[in-house]
Amino acid sequence: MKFSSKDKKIRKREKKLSTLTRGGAKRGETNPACALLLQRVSAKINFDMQQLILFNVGLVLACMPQLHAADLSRLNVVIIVTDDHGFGDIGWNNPEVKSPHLDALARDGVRLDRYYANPICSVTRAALMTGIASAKTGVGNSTGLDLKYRILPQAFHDAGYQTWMCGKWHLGGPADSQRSGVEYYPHSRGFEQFYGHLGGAIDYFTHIRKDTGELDWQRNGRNVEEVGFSTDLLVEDAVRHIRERDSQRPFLLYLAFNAVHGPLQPPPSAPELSKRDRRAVLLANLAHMDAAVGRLMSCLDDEGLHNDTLVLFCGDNGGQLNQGANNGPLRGEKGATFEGGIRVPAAIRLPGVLPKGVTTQQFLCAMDVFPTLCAAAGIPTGVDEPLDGVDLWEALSQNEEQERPSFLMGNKDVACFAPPWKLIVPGRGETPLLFNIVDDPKEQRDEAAAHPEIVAALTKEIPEMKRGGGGGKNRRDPGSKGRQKQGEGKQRKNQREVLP
Ligand SMILES: [Ca+2]
Repeated sequence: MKFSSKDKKIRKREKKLSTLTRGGAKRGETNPACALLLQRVSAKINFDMQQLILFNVGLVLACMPQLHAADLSRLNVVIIVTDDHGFGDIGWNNPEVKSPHLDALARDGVRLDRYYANPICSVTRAALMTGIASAKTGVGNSTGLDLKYRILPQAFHDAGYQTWMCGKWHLGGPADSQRSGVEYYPHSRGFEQFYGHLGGAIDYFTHIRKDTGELDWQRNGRNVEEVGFSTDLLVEDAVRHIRERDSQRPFLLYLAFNAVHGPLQPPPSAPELSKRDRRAVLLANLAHMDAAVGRLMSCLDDEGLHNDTLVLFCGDNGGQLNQGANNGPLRGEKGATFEGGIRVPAAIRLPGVLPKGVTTQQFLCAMDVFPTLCAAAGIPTGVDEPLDGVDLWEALSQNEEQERPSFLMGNKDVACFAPPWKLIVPGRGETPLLFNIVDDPKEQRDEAAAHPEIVAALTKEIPEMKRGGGGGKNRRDPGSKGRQKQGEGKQRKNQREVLP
């Protein structure tokens, strides 16, 4: 294969970076170079000298403003995930959409303009929780997530965090999942408290699954029958956790709204709407969810946590057009590996540490969340094997774009990213498509024929990127019964082109 000189340069830098990140210390570990230095010299020097070095290292760290070492012990982390939230369904990308609180979050921090999810719900959540490519974990809507993976809340819990989840799990547990049983529930996997639903879609008012007709609303494994709109109930629980927290311990809150996933219903703030007006109902649900985010942000302010809390907001996949969603100028929709299916709204805020009011073109993806947030909090991921996700905390906090190893999104249909290039390889044996998504974000010019060498190089990389389970603990997994059922978000056979 032959690359252009520019591509060669990029690949060389990527290779160097890959070597550094994969062959070195585990991601998420803080200051590995300092730790290694101390280890090497400890055999040769006496205890007093070690103390002196520790003092000096501490002095150096204290003088590095971006590391905010003094805050690490009390940094709270909030992850807000929205469901089926299209790129064009956020205020900063579309004035038709009213999302003042999410807009404010982005204004106070960094808008992540190049944040990528997977094409469907559970596949993204698996990547978010594990830091591993979903083509490796093999997670789909009905599979659940293998217990061998150490996941994000376990890392925070082991580091002394209070860990709460409010919302949609979709990573196993229900009877009809390939991996069913309480051991797959969130409160068995690092969350001290779980409130919400296990499956992919519920009625917002009754909390009943449309596909089974069963109640899917629980607290720590016990079904609860409650009156209330799910968006409101979830944020109320999140606010309660914060108000009743143990102030001596930091917290991790994972607030995973089922909004604006179907079946969409007029929210309490717009009961006059007809379900048939899907666009209006979706916008009303977005506004309702945004108001819920506002209540959460107010709670953080009221509790004096504004400056001590990192808040990450991200969608889980592109919008579904027949539900009234809008993916802006991007091609495709939920279920597709075109940009409209995987490039989603996202922003991150940590006052005084992250820059304010900037938009980054840094390429990030759901796999990066685990290592990046661990780095922000100064805790180890605790994962034995290298992650596919990259710690991009320094890039974000320094407001610099970092070249990163190529990455793979999707599960069966995959998209291999080596910016500016993106190779889409449909899982059904169709011809791969190549786009320069920096110059052609709408994916209107397939450049596969013009650049066969890039197609060949990326195609060659994919099997290695899929190989291995990654991050495993070698635990026996009782799941994987091999069932396959039709589920929400099934990969679409015909990906429709969507233009603005
Ligand atoms: Ca989704």
